[in-house]
Amino acid sequence: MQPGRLTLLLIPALGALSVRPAAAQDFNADGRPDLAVGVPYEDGGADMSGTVHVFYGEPGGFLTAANHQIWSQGTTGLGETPEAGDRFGYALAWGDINADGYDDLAIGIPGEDYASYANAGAVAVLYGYTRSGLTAIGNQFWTDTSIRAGDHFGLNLAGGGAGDGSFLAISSPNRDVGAAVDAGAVTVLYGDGYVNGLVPDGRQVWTQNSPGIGDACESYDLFGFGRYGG
Ligand SMILES: [Ca+2]
Ligand SMILES: [Ca+2]
Ligand SMILES: [Ca+2]
Ligand SMILES: [Ca+2]
Repeated sequence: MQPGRLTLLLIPALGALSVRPAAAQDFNADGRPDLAVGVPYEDGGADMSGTVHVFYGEPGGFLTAANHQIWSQGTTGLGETPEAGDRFGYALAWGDINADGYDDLAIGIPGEDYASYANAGAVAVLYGYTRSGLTAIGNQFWTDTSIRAGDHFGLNLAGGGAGDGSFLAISSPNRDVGAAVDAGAVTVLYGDGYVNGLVPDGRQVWTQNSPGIGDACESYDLFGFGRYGG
């Protein structure tokens, strides 16, 4: 494992759902809006491995190329490898997850392999840090022990709130649930309100079989395939 990087595995659990609005993007906390743009089919070191461009707002609120970053799985400090079809940047979500005043960025990688499972999916989380904005310091790489080939964990993301009110929702729309093929699931991670950012504690995995949902998993429902609100 690379210094300053965490690899985290999830184990499914069930619980109550809450929804909060997404925060504005200001990764360097200078009061000027910033913009992250996913380019999932870019050659970021391998064919269709993907990149993410981040533009930092200039005085007057304008975005220019003068203060700009390009992230890929080959970026130093992320500790990952660009591989064909990873699609880093297919989904993006942001919020001040660790409540330090700097917005943080979650990046879906639905084509990442997990163990021997092709296209199981993963999510990278970059944390804003000082006026430099997003850095590799403290970045996280989330996978799920339950994901299997083709689940596409990270195909959609939604995030919001700050500190202990922060969350990140991660879809895996092609996940099988029991005998229901591609029924789909949504994993919700919560921030601990401190510098740790997103933590495994309190995580939830929602499906249409979850208690209180009032529906049932059927093959090819693709729960989590549609775009999230928030
Ligand atoms: Ca800014
Ligand atoms: Ca990869
Ligand atoms: Ca932050
Ligand atoms: Ca259903």
